[in-house]
Amino acid sequence: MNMAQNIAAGLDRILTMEVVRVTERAAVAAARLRGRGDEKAADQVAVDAMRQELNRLAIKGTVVIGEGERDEAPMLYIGEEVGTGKGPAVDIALDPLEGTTICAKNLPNALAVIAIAEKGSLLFAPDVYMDKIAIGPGYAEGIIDIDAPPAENIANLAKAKGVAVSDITACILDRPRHAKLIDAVRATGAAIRLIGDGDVAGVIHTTDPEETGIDIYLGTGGAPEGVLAAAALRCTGGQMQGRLILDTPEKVARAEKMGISDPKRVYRAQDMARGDVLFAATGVTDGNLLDGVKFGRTFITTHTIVLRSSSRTVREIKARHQDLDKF
Ligand code: VTB
Repeated sequence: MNMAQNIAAGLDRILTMEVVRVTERAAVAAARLRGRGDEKAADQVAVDAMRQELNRLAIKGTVVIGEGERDEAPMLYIGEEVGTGKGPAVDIALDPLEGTTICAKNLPNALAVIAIAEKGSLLFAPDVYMDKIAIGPGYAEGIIDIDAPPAENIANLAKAKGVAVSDITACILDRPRHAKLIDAVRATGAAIRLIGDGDVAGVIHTTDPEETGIDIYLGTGGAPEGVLAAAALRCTGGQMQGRLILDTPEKVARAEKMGISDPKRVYRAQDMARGDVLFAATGVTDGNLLDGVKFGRTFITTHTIVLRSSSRTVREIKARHQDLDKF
């Protein structure tokens, strides 16, 4: 395949390697502020660092999931053009620091995250809640259903996995709004891992239950985080369903403006992230899948996962950075 055909077939594959630097740099910047109790500062340095590196990429990129609307976010706002402008036109979903609170408290699973997709192939999600359910790869389509009771989903998953319900672990955000959901899952006998933040990681963890101990993700979290998680699942396999929670006329109107005509629509991973998608995440704090940034006396190490949907390649990149001036 020559270069032109390669690009026509999807995203330029060189990007797969290039994108690593973008999340690495954001993660290192945020990691310097781990455990300082200052979420805003950690987020700000991650945003600055990610933007700087993103603007070196040979792409004509548009941020579609970013730090917020133009008037509320000076950098990496929705609609911002990023990259050198010389290269393929792509849409970008990003979260320079997913889990600002986790980072501020130095708890597990804070990530720097980005997804790059063919132009027009990511869902423009308003910053509202999304109800989510996700499981990893290797299961028949349809064994989970966002409208079914949690007990039914968990029983179906246990049956398909060939284990008892009590051997299943669900990941749920620790929020008062999830009290009923938590009770319903506990009543089945399944275990729950309650997380403080970071549901992008929570969803991704379902894709490798042996490593993470998570079989299923349930509950409501941010819609932008839902699109990022969907992009990752498109690359690893697995199933996800999400529904925007548009519970006021104002939210319905906001969604409509972004092109969403059916407020009750259930989106699968492949509806939220279509076409060829690249996904990269670098660990900021130590986590179940990725190590956090480590600062040595003469070098910094980072741990990144890079995924691509068209080839389903999963790359783990452990980097030792010796030129510390670049950070
Ligand atoms: C989740 C989580 C994020 O927001 O999406 C959550 O993944 C949802 O919002 O890390 P609430 O905090 O209001 O429940 C975060 O916690 C922060 O963006």
